[in-house]
Amino acid sequence: MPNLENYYITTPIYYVNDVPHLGHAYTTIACDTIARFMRLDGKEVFFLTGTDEHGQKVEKSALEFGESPQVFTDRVSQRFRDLTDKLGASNDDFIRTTEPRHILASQKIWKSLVDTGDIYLDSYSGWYSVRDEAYFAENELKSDGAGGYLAPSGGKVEWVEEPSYFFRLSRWQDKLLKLYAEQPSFISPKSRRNEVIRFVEGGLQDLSVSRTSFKWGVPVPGNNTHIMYVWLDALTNYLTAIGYSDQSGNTFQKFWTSALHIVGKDILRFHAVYWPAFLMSAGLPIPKRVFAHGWWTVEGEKMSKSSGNVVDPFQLIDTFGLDQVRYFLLREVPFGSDGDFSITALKTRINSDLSNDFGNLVQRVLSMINSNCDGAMPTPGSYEKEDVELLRNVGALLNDVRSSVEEQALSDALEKIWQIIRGANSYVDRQAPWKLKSTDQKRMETVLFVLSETIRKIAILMQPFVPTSAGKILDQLNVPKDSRNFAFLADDHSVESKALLPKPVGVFPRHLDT
Ligand code: ME8
Repeated sequence: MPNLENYYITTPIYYVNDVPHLGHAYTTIACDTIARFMRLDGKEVFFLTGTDEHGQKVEKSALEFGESPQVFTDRVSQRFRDLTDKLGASNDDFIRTTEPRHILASQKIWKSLVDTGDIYLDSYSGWYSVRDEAYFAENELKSDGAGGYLAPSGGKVEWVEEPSYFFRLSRWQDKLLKLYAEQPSFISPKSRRNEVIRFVEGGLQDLSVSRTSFKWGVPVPGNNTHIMYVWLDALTNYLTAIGYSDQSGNTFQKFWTSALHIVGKDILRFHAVYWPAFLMSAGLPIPKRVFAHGWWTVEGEKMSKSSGNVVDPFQLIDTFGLDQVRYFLLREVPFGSDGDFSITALKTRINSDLSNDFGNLVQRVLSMINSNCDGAMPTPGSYEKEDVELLRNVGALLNDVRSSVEEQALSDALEKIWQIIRGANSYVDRQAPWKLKSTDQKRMETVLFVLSETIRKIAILMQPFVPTSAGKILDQLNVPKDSRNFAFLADDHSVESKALLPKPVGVFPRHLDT
């Protein structure tokens, strides 16, 4: 048995200061799609998500709710876990940074940074934004119009003066630039990579990595008047979950160097600058790639509690269906670009892509088999040019789609699949199998066979994107559960089965306004 290729994919761990919204759902859905794709493609996958539970922002929110940080984080973290379930995410682990295994891992990496000589004690004075959990230089700030200052995100900054441990980030500037040059695919998309390079070229200051003015965090080993900076703690989750602090297994060795971190563009700097610097300092390999996706606005507006336009993913899924929401988010904008969410755009995708294009193709073909072939999978006669062409195109799809998914180009992948779906629909129109019933029964069977084979392959490929619906289509084609991975895309005849097909039921209903 050959060794399977390993694939480690992570979402950011979400802050538990607030309930989950569409943005969180988006990242998790994208990672889930990639994880499912890679598993079906024969890789051994570890897919991680979870919650980021320490820091001032979470402590403040707990206080506002009148709860202890532990009770508060238990409650809100559960809501994120519920979202993971609601999204049908196939994650292998859900990490919470308040878990003992993570405290151990964070303290372990801290000690490695100390051993390298990259941590020193000094005192910090400067501007801190609790919303971003980040420090800002004066020249990055703008006035709030009332005598105070705001971070670029709009978060209020406060002046902080306290004893602090520092990480010698300045020492890693050249090594980081070398890394970006030698591994051009480490940061994606390209435009964001250029932004990171410009930032690092601008010069790196040493980074304050501990706080003393509040308590909700991982104690600094050897000096528990300090807690670790929440980002150092948070980033380490990617190591914790695959056993960094637990030497008993080989999961860490197996997965770490294949890591793909999918993050929103808001937190790219932490992942593409601080994180590789911490790792290099700790003597650890760096992940394979960091991909920063774009930002969703809602009907042209920034999503925010104060505008009252925060999209609740639970409600959205209850109204429109999980696969419909997954498809929309993955298809509507190229992964990496910003997107605008609107109910109108969602309904258009549901009705035109899922219902008219894909649903209609499936429905037409299954109904014709049901009524014209007594529900038995037809056996083909000899192929004509158009049959061979359609089968060849659908046969080439895996390689095409794979090359998109390997680059995280998820909407491109769907567009490639849709080209075949549209091609198959026009093949149906041209062949008009319903007319062949009375004139050429064998030709009708050949056409319907070619179409069911096309649908089988498309449905297999669509499983990562719309798992439930693709499963229902494969059920209706009597494709056994153990014959649904991508190895079964190579074979043209696995559809042949003696059993009668079940009576067809529609998989992608139109969304009707009520
Ligand atoms: O930053 N559009 O957590 P967070 C698209 N705990 N994606 C969005 C989005 C939007 N409008 N809003 C949020 C943190 N996201 C840290 C991460 S990782 C070691 C620590 C998604 O709860 C996007 O993935 O603020 C973004 O990066 C993430 O949620 C931020 O989640």
